[in-house]
Amino acid sequence: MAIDRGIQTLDEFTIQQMRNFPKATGELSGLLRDIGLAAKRVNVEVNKAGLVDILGDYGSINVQGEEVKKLDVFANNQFMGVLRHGISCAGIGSEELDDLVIFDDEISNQSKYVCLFDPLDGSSNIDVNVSIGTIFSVFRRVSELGKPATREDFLQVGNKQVAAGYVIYGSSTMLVYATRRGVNGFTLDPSIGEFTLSHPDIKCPESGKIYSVNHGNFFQYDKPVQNYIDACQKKNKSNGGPYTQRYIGSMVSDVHRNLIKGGIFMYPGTTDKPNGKLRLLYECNPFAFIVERAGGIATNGKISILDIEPTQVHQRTPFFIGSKNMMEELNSFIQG
Ligand code: AHM
Ligand code: MG
Repeated sequence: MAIDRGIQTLDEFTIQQMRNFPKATGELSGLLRDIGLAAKRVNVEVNKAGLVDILGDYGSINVQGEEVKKLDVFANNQFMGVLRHGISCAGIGSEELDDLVIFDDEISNQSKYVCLFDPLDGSSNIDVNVSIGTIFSVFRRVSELGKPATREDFLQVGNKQVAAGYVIYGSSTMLVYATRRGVNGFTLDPSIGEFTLSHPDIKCPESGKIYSVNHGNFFQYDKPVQNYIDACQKKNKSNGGPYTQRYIGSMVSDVHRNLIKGGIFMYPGTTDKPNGKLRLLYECNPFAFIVERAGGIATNGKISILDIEPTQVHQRTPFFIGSKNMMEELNSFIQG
């Protein structure tokens, strides 16, 4: 007889999932627990950002040549700290770190996984109280256990991710993660300090009415992309256009909304930046994995994001992601 157990926490859920795999060691559950813990700490700071002197610039420029915000640094240190001290992660890559960090110690060298993350995406929105997020990607190591992780462990094709997820620090705080088994969302219940299962088995609607793109760059996009954006604004479309334009400028929020409601998010290449702005390994790959597991599609305009062979930790790629039918419509413009 099925028993209604009421609230299911993130830990309970991952442990239950693990039971379906008799050979599972629990390391992935441990990794997700560590990420959840760091997210809760970051959440506390994000929520009091207006109260304490943590807002504003840290005063340095990161490897991407962008201003670093204090909360970016805090978030980076939290995620790096819990993963370093946990037992599941052999090393990390982060948007805020010039190079990979390999946790070369006895325990970490035995760990099966490596993790790449953007500790606080959309950080230019921190000062104005707009939702921001953390994005993460997990690979199983290809290097030999017992030895330090290597660059090859991180530079794997996106299809090899074993898990990926994001945390959105919004009107409520949510952690959404995907494995090959599906996508599940957990909302932080502040009264008990636990992420609890609120969005089981998320599916991205096949069609949607929202398109998200930075219109300010319109004249820098390729003609086919411009034509598609034009079409999004036209009436009498077979699929019920015109669409609604929504662009927060915080990808976690934009893609989260489109995942739940149906829609398309685009960050195309521009004449100035042919590869766009977003980073493959810790921004596009994880979202591509999540949205594809939920039934959507993610490409660079030519091939699946998850098929791109990475060569550099911080490489960028044009990014198109969303509901299946909308992505197919976009493709009909791009590929003629
Ligand atoms: P960040 O990692 O420096 O925060 O930049 C990524 C963010 C995304 O969240 C968002 O979609 C995009 O930058 C917005 O960029 P733009 O202002 O060029 O549209
Ligand atoms: Mg980012």
